[in-house]
Amino acid sequence: MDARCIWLTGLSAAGKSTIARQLAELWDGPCVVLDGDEIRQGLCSDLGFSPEDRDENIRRISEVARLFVNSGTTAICAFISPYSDARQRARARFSDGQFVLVHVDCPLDVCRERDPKGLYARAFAGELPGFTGVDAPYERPAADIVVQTHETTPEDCARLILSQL
Ligand code: ADX
Repeated sequence: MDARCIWLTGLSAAGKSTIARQLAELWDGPCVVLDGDEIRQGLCSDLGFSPEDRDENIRRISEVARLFVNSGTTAICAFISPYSDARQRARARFSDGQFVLVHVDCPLDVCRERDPKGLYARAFAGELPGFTGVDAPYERPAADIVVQTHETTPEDCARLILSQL
């Protein structure tokens, strides 16, 4: 299959990173995973979570993804990417069909229950202002593909995505 940018958007703890890794294992060809927590330790360590900084985060990542895709490597990107405009600008960097937006959908209550990093607890306690889904917006996308992670295992989500490409 031709190189693509497979862009996973969704709330923190929705399962984006796990599905991204599953996708990479199943992908037949060269691919790379770009993941929010990792990228924010390096390339985007100067950025916070204001709307402007999130937009800059997405801009840099989509530029990097474009370089990978143009050289024949599929880029699987796992970022909350809460704003429609920024996602749209990311899509515009690719040719038609090259960018696939996947909504990794999961109810906020379930994400809050999972809370693998304890961030929702802190956010609901008011200790982490501007947390997505709590007191910062998540603009639900009109995505190319939707997976429901509270009903489907990560591996099945990954297989579902691959079957719809
Ligand atoms: S994005 O909004 O710019 O796309 P990104 O995916 O890179 O976000 O990073 C999200 C990760 O940063 C979360 O999984 C969480 O671990 C951490 N994080 C820290 N502060 C926040 C916050 N205010 N809102 C959302 N995530 C946060």
